[in-house]
Amino acid sequence: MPGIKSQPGYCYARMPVEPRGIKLGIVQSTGSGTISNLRRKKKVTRMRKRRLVPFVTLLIVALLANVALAAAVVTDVVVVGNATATPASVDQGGLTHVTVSFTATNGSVSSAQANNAWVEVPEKYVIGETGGVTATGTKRVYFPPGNYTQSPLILSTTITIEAHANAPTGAHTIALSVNCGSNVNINATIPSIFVDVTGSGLPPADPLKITAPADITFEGNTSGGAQNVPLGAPEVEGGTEPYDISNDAPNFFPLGTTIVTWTVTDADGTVATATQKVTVVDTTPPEILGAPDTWFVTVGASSAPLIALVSAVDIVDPNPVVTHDAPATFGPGEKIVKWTATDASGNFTEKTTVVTATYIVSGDVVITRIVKRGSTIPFKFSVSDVNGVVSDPAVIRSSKIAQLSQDGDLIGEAVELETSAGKSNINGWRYDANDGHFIWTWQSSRSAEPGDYVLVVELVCGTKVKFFFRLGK
Ligand SMILES: [Ca+2]
Repeated sequence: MPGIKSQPGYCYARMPVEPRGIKLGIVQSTGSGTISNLRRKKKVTRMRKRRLVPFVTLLIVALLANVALAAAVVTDVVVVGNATATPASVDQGGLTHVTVSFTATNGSVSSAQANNAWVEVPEKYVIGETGGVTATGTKRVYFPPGNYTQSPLILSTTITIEAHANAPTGAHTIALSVNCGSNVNINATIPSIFVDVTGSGLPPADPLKITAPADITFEGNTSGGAQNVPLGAPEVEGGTEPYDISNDAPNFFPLGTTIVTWTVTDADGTVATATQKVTVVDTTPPEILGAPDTWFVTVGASSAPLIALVSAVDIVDPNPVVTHDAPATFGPGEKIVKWTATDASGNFTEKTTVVTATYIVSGDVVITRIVKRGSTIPFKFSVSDVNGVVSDPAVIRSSKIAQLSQDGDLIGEAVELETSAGKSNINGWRYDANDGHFIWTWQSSRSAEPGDYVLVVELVCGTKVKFFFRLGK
């Protein structure tokens, strides 16, 4: 019949159901609804033939009516496939959608027949674990009434393609299966859907990524560590803005390395992290407090009072250690005491104190008299330390006699006359236990030049005891 074609695998146009009453009458009387069956019953009785004449006539009328109806409503639909969605791509374990289109190019559909003019395709194809394809669900696309011979119509629908998590990767061809409504015929090739299954776990084209600020080393600025450490800013790329960026940095970083984790969450809820090493170091030495540059004591004095003055502070180490080389008691003269403060990180500071320990000198230290050349002069003085009077002449380092200048006001610059005015001899000193002092009964020279002289007695502590006198004629 014109306009109705049947091809393997395609829809067959079915006869319109109208006029339903006539068709039903034939089927009931013959037990068969086809023309060939009727022809095989030529040998029925004439009575039956005579009875059949009006039915055959009616049948022909009915067939003509059907042909007329079919010519009026049966439509040819051409499937043209979908150039935009084929080939499709789907990840393992994922799904995608492809669009298929149908074009009505011949015939027309009346309003009364529109509900029976459709094509039906599966809702979804599933590519299985072994590569087999299973169709599930159905969806219909209805052709609205219209004359498609004059104005071809394209109808589209989407089909879901789902791939099993272990579906074989590579190209898959899915033959589209189509069913049709009673007012639709298909006389064109049905397209196949080409799907490329890609491996799962492939990173998205623009994954969310955060790059932490560079690792930093920071000088400790408070006891035990550091505060207010400038971490810098991370870099974020990919994902979907806006980003929510945070980190788990503490307010206080102890000495050593702390790992800071930076986290970014994008608008899609995707999270990415990165870490940053923050290392707090202490390279600053302690500061020594209380150590004087100079310190004066009496010979034999304890070093404890001086040591008690000295302490140390450090920015990071709350308890820097102070060491020194001070003796328990100070002997006569200068002693350079070195202080060393060391923090827990090994940084240290040194400082020195010059300690001068001298004897206490008293007695007939300064005499101003005129003596005759060749006579004797008794020089006397006493020495004591913290423990009392010192009797050992070894505390006397030297004794020198010098003549003063005419000005009489320069001692150190005076010309020394150790021998011309007398001998310099510490052995001239002796300790007088009764009086508790050293005494030297000095014998002047008769040939000494008259004038002003000074006897300078230097003790081992550096103290100088001076005796002024004048030799007369
Ligand atoms: Ca320090």
